[in-house]
Amino acid sequence: MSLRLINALSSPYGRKVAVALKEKAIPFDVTFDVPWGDDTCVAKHSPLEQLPILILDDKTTVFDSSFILEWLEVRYPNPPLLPSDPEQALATRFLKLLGERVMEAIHAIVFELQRAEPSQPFVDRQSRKVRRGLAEIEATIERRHPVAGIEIDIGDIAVGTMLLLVPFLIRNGFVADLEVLRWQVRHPRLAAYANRLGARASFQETVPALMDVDLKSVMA
Ligand SMILES: N[C@@H](CCC(=O)N[C@@H](CS)C(=O)NCC(=O)O)C(=O)O
Repeated sequence: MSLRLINALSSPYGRKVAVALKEKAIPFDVTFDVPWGDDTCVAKHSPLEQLPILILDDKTTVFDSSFILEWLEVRYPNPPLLPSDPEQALATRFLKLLGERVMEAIHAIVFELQRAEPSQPFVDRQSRKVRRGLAEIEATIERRHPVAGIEIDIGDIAVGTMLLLVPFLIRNGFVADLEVLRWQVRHPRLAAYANRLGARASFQETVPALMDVDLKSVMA
């Protein structure tokens, strides 16, 4: 079966899927899209009009990064990115959801701050989620035990892609260098963890890159 991934150059959600495909050594082609652009193809392939989207040989599609990771685990179980023990699998899924929800809160801040008059209460609320979510991620990682045969799981992939996107967003001016986003300062152990993940070939080969998008016009 050949797979095509619809991705965006700087999408952390698309990167999650690309990293999982590479960790499983599944060959795939990529089409880079800009989902907010006039020429986007996402609406053709997903009712949610969002990428990432996987297109299969028979043109059926699998979408939403979280679901795609679960789908890959069912269709391509080896090597596993999810422990077989149900309790350990729950722990991995919990870490995954924390990574995903914190990523969404960060994106909410980035987009809100593009508005002419951002809502400070909204930004504060999202910032609390980021702060508390990151602390929960660190505690979750500290208390888990290694699982035999699994070097990296879908929780690590969700958290790693989220953590590593933040400096990219700041460096490229998508968001100001806000204190809430300086997670490396508050969580040095997470920084060491993210560095270890970032050194893997799957992360090195999927480093985010700039895409042609004006976030202000997206929010206009
Ligand atoms: N929950 C979705 C979020 C995906 C998402 O927000 N994708 C962005 C690109 S990074 C997108 O396509 N945005 C266009 C839109 O939401 O209309 C997932 O994990 O796949």
